[in-house]
Amino acid sequence: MKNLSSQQKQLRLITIPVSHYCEKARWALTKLKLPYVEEAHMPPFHRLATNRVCGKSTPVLVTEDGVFTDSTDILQYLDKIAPDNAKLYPSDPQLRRQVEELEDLFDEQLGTATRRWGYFYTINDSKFIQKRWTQGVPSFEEALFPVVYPFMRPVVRKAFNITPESAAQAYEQIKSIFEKVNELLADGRTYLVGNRFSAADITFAALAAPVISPPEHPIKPRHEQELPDSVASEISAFRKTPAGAYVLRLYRDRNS
Ligand SMILES: N[C@@H](CCC(=O)N[C@@H](CS)C(=O)NCC(=O)O)C(=O)O
Repeated sequence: MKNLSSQQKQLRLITIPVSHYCEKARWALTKLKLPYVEEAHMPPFHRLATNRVCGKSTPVLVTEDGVFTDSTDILQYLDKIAPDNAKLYPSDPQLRRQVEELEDLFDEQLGTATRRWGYFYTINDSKFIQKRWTQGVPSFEEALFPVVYPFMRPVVRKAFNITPESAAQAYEQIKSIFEKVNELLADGRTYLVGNRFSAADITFAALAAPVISPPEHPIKPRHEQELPDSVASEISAFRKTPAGAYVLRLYRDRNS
């Protein structure tokens, strides 16, 4: 495996741009200052690109060392090729375990909950979804949105189990993970683990972004006027928590 300095072939990141799991991978690439091209697609066209490299969901990272089809595998690969002074995972095994445990918790519970919460409020607003799904995708995919979305809406609803009950449950789950992060931050630490920025911070901020709507997010944030009042007030309440303020801070520093 080549290290960062000898990496020759440009990395290719296949995304659905609005996906917060894709944002996790994008942030890691940006943080490590790795040159890459993002190949953005709208559902279901992403499958044409991911299937071609034996993947399914996005993000997928195509490298000369292989294809990585899960955001955590992508971060672990990038960490291996990153120089020693820019690691995403601590070298200390105990701290590394803490980072990996938080990353798994955020991937498995926070990311699915914020996605469910977001779609519950917006899935019937096709104008809103159109703006979110078509940013940066090829123009023929964008042009096909009005044809495709009526078929995709029930697919999304089923795949992500979007119901009033599941959305209410997701909201409680997000609150409980935010509570856990509030507790971690209560001792005044600068980062979630070991006082160094890590994969745990990227994963938390990227996957919490739908309920925080950070202004610096690379995918254009929603205008507050576009959101139902209840959503805007829930975002505002999440932002006021220590965990929410932490996400806003990480996004302010995202590109530095
Ligand atoms: N565990 C995966 C989750 C990725 C995921 O759920 N991606 C969604 C977008 S948010 C996706 O591409 N869904 C479309 C599909 O599965 O075809 C990861 O961390 O990469």
